Amino acid sequence: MRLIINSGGPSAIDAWREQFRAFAPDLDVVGWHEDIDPATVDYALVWAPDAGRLATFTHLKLIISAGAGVDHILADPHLPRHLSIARMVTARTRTEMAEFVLTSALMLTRDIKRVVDNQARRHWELFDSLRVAADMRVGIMGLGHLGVAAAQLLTRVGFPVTGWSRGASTLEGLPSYAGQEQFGEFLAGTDLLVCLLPATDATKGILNTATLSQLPRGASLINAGRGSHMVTQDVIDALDSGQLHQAVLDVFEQEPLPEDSPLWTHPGIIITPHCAAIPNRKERARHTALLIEANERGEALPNIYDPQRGY
Ligand code: NDP
Ligand code: OXD
Repeated sequence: MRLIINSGGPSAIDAWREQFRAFAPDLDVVGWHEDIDPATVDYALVWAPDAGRLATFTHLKLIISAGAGVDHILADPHLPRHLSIARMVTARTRTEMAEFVLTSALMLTRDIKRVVDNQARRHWELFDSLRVAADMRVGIMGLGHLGVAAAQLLTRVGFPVTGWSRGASTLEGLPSYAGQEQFGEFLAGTDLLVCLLPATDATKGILNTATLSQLPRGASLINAGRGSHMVTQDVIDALDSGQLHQAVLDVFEQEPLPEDSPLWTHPGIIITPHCAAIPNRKERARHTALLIEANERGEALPNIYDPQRGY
């Protein structure tokens, strides 16, 4: 059985092989850049595959996304559409995202950006805006694996949390809103908006002026979904006008974020380099090995991309 990997670049392949030796010792693991017969590939573990390459693997059985999102795979115009795509959602992905959102929410609650900026200029300032978690109503867009994990952790810490999803959610202890009809009501009660949506046609550009202007003035934003959710200039305008107080941005339309992007130096923005939830190689190898075994046994696989829903 052969697995080809496009994740981490050519230098990562030895580390991948080492991990797979523990979880699938009989699997033949090859790197994306190795010269192999394309007809010998059974499985592909990929992040942003070169357009057209997956289509050359004529005996491919399953595409495994190296991440929870699949937009980087769907971008391939020659993608073999008859194949299933498994999303990489592991226990570790959920924990990492929940902790990223919690860390960001606490930084925003305590205005840590202002404190760090003050330190850079050796400025001692006591400011009068101390808030605690209970003062910050968090609204999470996207109540999937990651949104729910974040909601549960934030609730335990004392943040009042609500959620918004496409269909109605019935999660106990989590007041939630559904669809366009309830979007305005959801936004009106949100002091900290967290975007954990998948990238689809319907969610593209959803973080725009129309959305942000429905939040209470001075609200904050965390975007750890995708850069395509954000109309960048609208977010900057909202920050400049005071409609938004601060934003933690982990994902961007162009990554790495170009050096000349105005986002880098905006006083209201904390930038993180798309690192909210990146399970380590061990976790991803373990999960991939389980998927391959289950697929070989003919079992239904978890978290398969649904082309009808678009996520
Ligand atoms: P899921 O597929 O489990 O959940 C998606 C959620 O979004 C569901 O609640 C769904 O609603 C909701 N949703 C989808 N479309 C709409 C819409 N048009 N309007 C309202 N709600 C909508 O996804 P995950 O939680 O596993 O992952 C979410 C995303 O997080 C990934 O697609 C990826 O882009 C991003 N991500 C970012 C990472 C990072 O490091 N920054 C790491 C991992 C993922 P419903 O419940 O009704 O189906
Ligand atoms: C993912 C990501 O989709 O890292 O997993 O963004």
